[in-house]
Amino acid sequence: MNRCTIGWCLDPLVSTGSLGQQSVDPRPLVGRPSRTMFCRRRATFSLLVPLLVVSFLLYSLLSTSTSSSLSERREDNEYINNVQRAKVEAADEVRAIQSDVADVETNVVVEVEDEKEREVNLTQLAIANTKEEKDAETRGFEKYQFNGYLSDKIGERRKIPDSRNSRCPQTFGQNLPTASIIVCYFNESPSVLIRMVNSILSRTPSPLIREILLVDDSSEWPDATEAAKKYQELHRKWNVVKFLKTDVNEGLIRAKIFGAKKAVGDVLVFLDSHCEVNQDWLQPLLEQIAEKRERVVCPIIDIIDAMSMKYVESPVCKGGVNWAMTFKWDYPPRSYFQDPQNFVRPLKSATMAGGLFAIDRKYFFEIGSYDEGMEVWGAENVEISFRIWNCGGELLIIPCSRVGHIFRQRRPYGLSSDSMRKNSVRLARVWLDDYIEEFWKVRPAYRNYTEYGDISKRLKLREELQCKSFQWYLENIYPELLPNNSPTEFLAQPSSQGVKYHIQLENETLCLSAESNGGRIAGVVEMRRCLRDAREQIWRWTSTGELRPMGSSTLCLDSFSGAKLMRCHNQGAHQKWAITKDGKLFNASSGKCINATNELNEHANLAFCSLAKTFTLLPI
Ligand SMILES: *[C@@H]1O[C@H](CO)[C@@H](O)[C@H](O)[C@H]1NC(C)=O
Ligand SMILES: *[C@@H]1O[C@H](CO)[C@@H](O)[C@H](O)[C@H]1NC(C)=O
Ligand SMILES: *[C@@H]1O[C@H](CO)[C@@H](O)[C@H](O)[C@H]1NC(C)=O
Ligand SMILES: *[C@@H]1O[C@H](CO)[C@@H](O)[C@H](O)[C@H]1NC(C)=O
Ligand SMILES: CC(=O)N[C@H]1CO[C@H](CO)[C@@H](O)[C@@H]1O
Repeated sequence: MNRCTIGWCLDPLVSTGSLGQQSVDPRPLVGRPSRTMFCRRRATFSLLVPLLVVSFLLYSLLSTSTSSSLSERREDNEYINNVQRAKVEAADEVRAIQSDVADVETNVVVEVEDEKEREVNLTQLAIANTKEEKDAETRGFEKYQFNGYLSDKIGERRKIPDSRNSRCPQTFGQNLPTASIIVCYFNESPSVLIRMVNSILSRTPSPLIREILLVDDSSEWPDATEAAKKYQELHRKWNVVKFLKTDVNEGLIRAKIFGAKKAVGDVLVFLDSHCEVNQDWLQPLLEQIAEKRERVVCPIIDIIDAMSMKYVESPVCKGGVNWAMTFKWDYPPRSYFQDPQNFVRPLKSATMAGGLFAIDRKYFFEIGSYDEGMEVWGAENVEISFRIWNCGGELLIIPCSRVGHIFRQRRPYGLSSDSMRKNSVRLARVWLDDYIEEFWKVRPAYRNYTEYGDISKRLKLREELQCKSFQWYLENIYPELLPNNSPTEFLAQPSSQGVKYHIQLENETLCLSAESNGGRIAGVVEMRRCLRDAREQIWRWTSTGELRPMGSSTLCLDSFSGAKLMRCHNQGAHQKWAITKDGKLFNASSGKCINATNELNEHANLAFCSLAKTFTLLPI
């Protein structure tokens, strides 16, 4: 499986400092902070309150008095700064006291349940000196495909950085539905499983957890289940945990259905078994489903490094797919984040990665849960994604919900290529319509494969749910995948001076026009009735591929943020246009084509080339 790599789309406004090396476990907390310490803080506080009041009065006075001379004003400013500093310090002090109080409170619980999450120094814990330790480390990797040795040393719970964007809301809707959290596992590491459940219990409001279903998919080793059961006996909060076990090893897909059938909560939340959830991860998911039950939602998957076990924030990205029907991550274009609200806004996703998502329980079964004819895992996530979109639902990624996931070096389940073949052929034959040819093109060996089993039930389901065509999915949900998005046949580029054209919408009477405002050319391209002499409708296609409107000597058609006019920079890139033989204006680094509509004064825009309008170029 692929994953979001830390790339350019990381939120530049969020400090990643907190993701750096974590500090040594201080373990100072034998009992509670001493009483004297607490009282001293309180004493400082009571001194500070009057000071604060006085300061504030002074401050108010100052801000209403009008000072005339410059030096007076400078003094005033200094004074205001001092006052403000005092205010900040006082606030810090209040916070310190509050956290002391909180510590005292939580320590009461700690004594009972040892629930305190602590910082761990991963570098220190990872050190393996002796031969035994080194062997244990190697064994851990062989067994789990991640650093199982380190995981054991981290223990039952730990602090992880809060990776949410600072713009994420801190309060959530009331009366949210309850969740059945379903965790299927096969040969999982006991410490990973226990830490995962603890992360859920400590970072989720308990009324929202109807149950946590641990589904043992007939593991070969009993240790995870045994350890978890033993842990449950000692920890009262674990009474929401239920243990289930399949009769035979079913593979992830059927194990999930097995768990879902036993669940009773309003919403099913599927989580892979090697995750640690982040603060308040569940509410933003439930809110979306409460708003619309046909909504299926995924958290952002943060990365827990398989080697260092470090928790690393992932950038906002969404699910895509290629013609082999393999899931991939897509990054929104940089321009998407020009609106900072988009760091937190839910975004539509064409597909889901599959391991982590929430769905209304009844809706899950209404739309046909999973295809039980599929084996083990693979392609089921793409199949359910197509089904959701094409049969009336929607699939969203919720940037303010974050769950860390260990990306293992390979699956212990083993990806048998057989199950991938069978599953993707089932998916293709049920959903792709005539576009199945594109699938055969990249998977020619699958064309004659006949062992994919009976798909009649899935075809019937598609009909009963009155799902839309794959063409609809491509045009409306994932135009990225349309064939012919990258045209290959172009008109020859002009050799020197450039050639001049009217650019007319094919079979229509409107032309691309550089918006002229009393002779001055502004930034947008509009549709205007074609006029032979209008200079702003005459475009010079230069030998370097620019399209320059005649009304201006400095502006070029540019695709950096939509179809706009921008100052020519002579660097090609977003200002370099190719003209296809069938009349599309292609490229710019955006990989898109100019699109427009036959409406007067409507602005031109960019579209995937296969969907963009065609133009007739009339040489002048
Ligand atoms: C963590 O432990 C390592 C190795 O013992 C040490 O060098 C490092 O300073 C520690 N880090 C912190 C933040 O305490
Ligand atoms: C699939 O079967 C057809 C007809 O039997 C045959 O012509 C074709 O070569 C086969 N393709 C592959 C990839 O084996
Ligand atoms: C323009 O008209 C011609 C001739 O009627 C037709 O073949 C072509 O498909 C039309 N193009 C568009 C984009 O409608
Ligand atoms: C092309 O532009 C028109 C007018 O803005 C718009 O309605 C249409 O959706 C665009 N097509 C695509 C594929 O973006
Ligand atoms: C056909 C065409 O113009 N392609 C260009 C698209 O933009 C990239 C990046 O600037 C150029 O390298 C291509 O030549």
